[in-house]
Amino acid sequence: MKRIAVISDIHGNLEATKAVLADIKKRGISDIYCLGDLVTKGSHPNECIDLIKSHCQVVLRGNTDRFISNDHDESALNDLAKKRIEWNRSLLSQENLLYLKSLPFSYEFYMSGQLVRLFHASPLKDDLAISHLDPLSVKRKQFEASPFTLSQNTADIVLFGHTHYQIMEKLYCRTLINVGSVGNSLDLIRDPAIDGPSTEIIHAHYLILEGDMQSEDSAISFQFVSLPYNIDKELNDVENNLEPEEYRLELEKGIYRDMSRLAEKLKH
Ligand SMILES: [Mn+2]
Repeated sequence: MKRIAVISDIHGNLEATKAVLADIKKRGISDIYCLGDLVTKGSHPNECIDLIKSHCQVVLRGNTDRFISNDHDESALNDLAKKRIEWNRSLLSQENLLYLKSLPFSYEFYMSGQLVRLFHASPLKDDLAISHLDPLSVKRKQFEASPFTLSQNTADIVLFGHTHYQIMEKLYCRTLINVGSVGNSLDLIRDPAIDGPSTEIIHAHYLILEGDMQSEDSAISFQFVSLPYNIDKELNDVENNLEPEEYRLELEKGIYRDMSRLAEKLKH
């Protein structure tokens, strides 16, 4: 049997990245695949990229990796968005900017006879948010191939990230999994009257996939991991962050800076 740790949405959070890599190592797992968004938000993107480069066999490009590493027309962006791009770029070495630019969109392989496909958000767009609130007609598209997938086969298992919270759904006799976020976990569905402990939201999250790469006639399983890490240490130099208070709230309470805007968008 082979075990693969699937991580996503690092977002420059070095302590969360170190904790997750240590947890994976402790379990004796050496295969690590990353679904992108290595940068933006946290103050330590270069250090995170270096760790991801040296530990992961597969690294995909997320929307923020593309946004930061590509030249594009910024004239339509507001001042804050421009500042965010400028600040995040200023933290990165030229080598790492080129590295982000070079990352692939998608990856796939067979495990226990099932086609497992990986991408950051959706088969067509790296910034299309899919939530458990979406209708089945939207979710089923996650299994479809696109010009950006490695094969044109329909996937049996899809692993993605982007929205920063873990979900697993069985639909159409297939499996749809959001692996969650290592460095910037959140849950958009919040109600103080029934919310569970906030520690769950602010943990580092990832997934372990276990199956057989050779035999079609074998078991496959999925394990969600929710892991505490040293948030205080990560926030030691929070004054250097472009938006220190917003970042502190995200890490300490899981309250996302663009929460209301995103919650609205996910209700479509
Ligand atoms: Mn992200």
